[in-house]
Amino acid sequence: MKNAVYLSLGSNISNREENIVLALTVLQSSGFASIKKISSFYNTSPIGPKQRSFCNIAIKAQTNLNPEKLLLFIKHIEYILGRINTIKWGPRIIDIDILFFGNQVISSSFLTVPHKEIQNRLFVLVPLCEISGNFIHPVLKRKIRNILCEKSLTLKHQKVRITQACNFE
Ligand code: PH2
Ligand code: MG
Ligand code: MG
Repeated sequence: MKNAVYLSLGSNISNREENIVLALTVLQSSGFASIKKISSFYNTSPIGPKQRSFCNIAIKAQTNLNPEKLLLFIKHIEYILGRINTIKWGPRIIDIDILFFGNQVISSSFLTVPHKEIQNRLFVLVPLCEISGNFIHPVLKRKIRNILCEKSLTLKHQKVRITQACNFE
């Protein structure tokens, strides 16, 4: 599997941790991706409309799919887990976002990589820093850990708490 990809997973409906574990199981058993690193599970305050807090993680995987095919496969996983598209930034049973696809920079109507909001979201930066703090953002040209350090003060209203019970490799 030749391409390294970083994904963010989140859930804030029903059993949040179980939904994330199920998504990882489908991803790993598909044969399309091989998971290399999984962050701790975090309880995070919701960005967007008032809603329940999220459970978020970040993972690193290797894949043979190209970015467009990976996105279609991710949409398929979201669909089989029962995701229904509701309001923007609203509650969701599972959300899987492509953060980085190697060092590629992609800007199409279908897909934007790196994900545009990485530097504005502690629920992405904190788990990502845990698994790959030295990864260099291909557009900002800065390490994830340095982006997190720089942003942690301005974003400190975003609560991100590790949930020890779900902390596994
Ligand atoms: N996802 C959103 C909107 N807001 N807030 C948190 N804390 N975590 C998320 O994953 C999240 C969010 C839309 O994808
Ligand atoms: Mg999202
Ligand atoms: Mg999404």
